[in-house]
Amino acid sequence: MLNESQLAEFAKNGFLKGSVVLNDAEVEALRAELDDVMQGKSVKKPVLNHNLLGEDTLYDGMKMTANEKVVQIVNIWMASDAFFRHAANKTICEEVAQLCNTDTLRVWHDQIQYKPPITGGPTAWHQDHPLWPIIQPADLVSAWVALDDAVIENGCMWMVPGSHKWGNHQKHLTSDKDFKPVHRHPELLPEGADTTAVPFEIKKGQVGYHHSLTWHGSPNNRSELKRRAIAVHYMPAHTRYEPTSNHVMLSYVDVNKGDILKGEHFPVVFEVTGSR
Ligand SMILES: O=C(O)CCC(=O)C(=O)O
Repeated sequence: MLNESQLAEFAKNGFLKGSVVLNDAEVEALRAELDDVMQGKSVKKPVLNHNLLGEDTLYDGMKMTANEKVVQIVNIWMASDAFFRHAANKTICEEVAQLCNTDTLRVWHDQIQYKPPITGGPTAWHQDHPLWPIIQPADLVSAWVALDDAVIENGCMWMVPGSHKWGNHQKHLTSDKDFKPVHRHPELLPEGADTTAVPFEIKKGQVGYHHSLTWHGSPNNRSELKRRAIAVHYMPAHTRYEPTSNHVMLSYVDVNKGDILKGEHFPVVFEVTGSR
């Protein structure tokens, strides 16, 4: 459970480092499952398994060099029971429920981002919720667990403290040549908003939490080290289906507009006993 000062830190910054939630054996087991799914060997399949920077993909208006790669797997929980158990990790779920102030958590989706050594590409500066245009409100919390030490050298995430309080600026976000975040129209930001980013280094097996409006991104991995991680994006009890645009999870939705986003593809992984 998180204490008062941790909850206050998350409320102020929009991100927080948690404890080490997986021991070495548990990390090894997830790495082995990840290898199977990534190589297409698992019987059940995830929703996506691709290079986020596919050859035809534009990253912030620039064509990526063909050999830069970020392996993105969406909903590895559907392909791997071990990753489903991970999504229901008791410590993580209790803490996310505290951060969301809710009694029930559903999985919106999960996401592996693997930046291979040397060729690992960048993940552009973004806010999560504007990229999820089928759900409201914008108060989800993600739990990002490192499967390798994530450090500056291998492309850990960077965060902009307090940015979760500034609203939706997704379409104005870009970066400079050093991967520092840049807002194209800073006059739209609240007075005094400081867009300086800080590194969010997370140890192997440790969890880091972030709010769905926090500005974040991760630069290239030019080191010899792998950078594997699993993020689970959790919905509190009240998250509704409100489509305004497309999303890869849209075809899995079978509730009506305005309804709580429930169903077998959005499983409940945490419930305070007797709450429903
Ligand atoms: O793994 C990364 O570097 C980025 C992940 C991310 O954007 C997220 O979990 O919301």
